[in-house]
Amino acid sequence: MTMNDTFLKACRAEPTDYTPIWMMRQAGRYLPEYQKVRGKVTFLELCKSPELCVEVTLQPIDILHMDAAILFSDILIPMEAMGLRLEFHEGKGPVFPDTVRDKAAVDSLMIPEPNETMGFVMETIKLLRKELKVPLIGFAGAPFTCATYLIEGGSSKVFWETKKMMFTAPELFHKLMQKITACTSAYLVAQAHAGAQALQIFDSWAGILAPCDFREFALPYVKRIIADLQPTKLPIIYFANNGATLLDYSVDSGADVIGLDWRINIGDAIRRVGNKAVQGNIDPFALLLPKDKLRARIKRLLEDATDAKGHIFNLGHGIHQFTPPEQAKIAVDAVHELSQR
Ligand code: 1CP
Repeated sequence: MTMNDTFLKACRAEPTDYTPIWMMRQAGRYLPEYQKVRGKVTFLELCKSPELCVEVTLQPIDILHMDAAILFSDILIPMEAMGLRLEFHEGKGPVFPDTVRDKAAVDSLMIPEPNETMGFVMETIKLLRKELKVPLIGFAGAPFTCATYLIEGGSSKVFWETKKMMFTAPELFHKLMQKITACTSAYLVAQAHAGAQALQIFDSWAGILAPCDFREFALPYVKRIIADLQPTKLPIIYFANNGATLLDYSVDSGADVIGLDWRINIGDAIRRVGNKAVQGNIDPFALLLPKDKLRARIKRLLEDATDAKGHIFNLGHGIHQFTPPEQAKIAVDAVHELSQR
């Protein structure tokens, strides 16, 4: 079967016939087909069933014609493999009942062997590669974003405990980051060996940091992971949510592709990222626009991005769970049609 490698070409800043598109969180709750699978199992059971993960990963490719697939999993799966109890509470999200806030808790974290502890992820990747006609993206959370969940014990709005550790126990914070980094590098290398064709690092909470703190507490670990991934030769995407003020540092991460949220004009961002490819960046809620307005907005975004060395169209963050799938389809078709060269 012929492979659509438009996405990989754009990652490598090579010319493409059109602008490829995928959407963060494209396999998820906005699709009734996902809900149907999810209705039978818990979220963690879904993550640990390769057959079901394959099914939901393929849904947005088959239904919406995305140009890349992203492995169905969660950034917190490797944190569980480090030895922590992980729960997903309906309507509340992830919970770590045993928070990581002192030396004993950091010391007791393991650096897991990914094939032994997360074999279900590698199995999913292998099965997907047999089915897919578009490239498969593997992923992990960035160490800072993962650390916030461990320290807070789940989602947070103010990140009090995280910043408290950063500012009052910086050595402990760095030690935690080193351990998460070692786990993440090994996990992503294993995904590459299993067959992932590009790797994305999600830094969902980087934007809560002052630039000086991002440089000191978060960026060095992203750089370390990207350096560790160089032997795989896979394109690396680094997405720092709310990261416009951190853009110059993100470029310094070593990633091939810089993910952009919607809070910056893509043309302005492209002028700042130099030779790198960019991914983004329509406001996920703009998918609610009426068809003609949505198409006009996509056309403008594509025009603003014409000077990019490579452009992968995406949302500025994950697709919202109440987005009508028909609206996502309008966006995919518009990008394909309006970007033809
Ligand atoms: O009930 C359900 O079905 C669970 C909802 C859900 C889904 C569909 C969660 C819980 N995770 C996922 C899948 C998921 N998570 C993917 C799948 C692949 C795809 O993109 O299609 C990916 C890439 C993630 C990554 C992820 N998980 C991130 C980074 C991206 C982002 O959105 O910023 C984060 C922060 C998480 C943690 C997490 N997992 C789930 C929820 C609800 C959350 C966020 C909680 C919070 O806001 O703090």
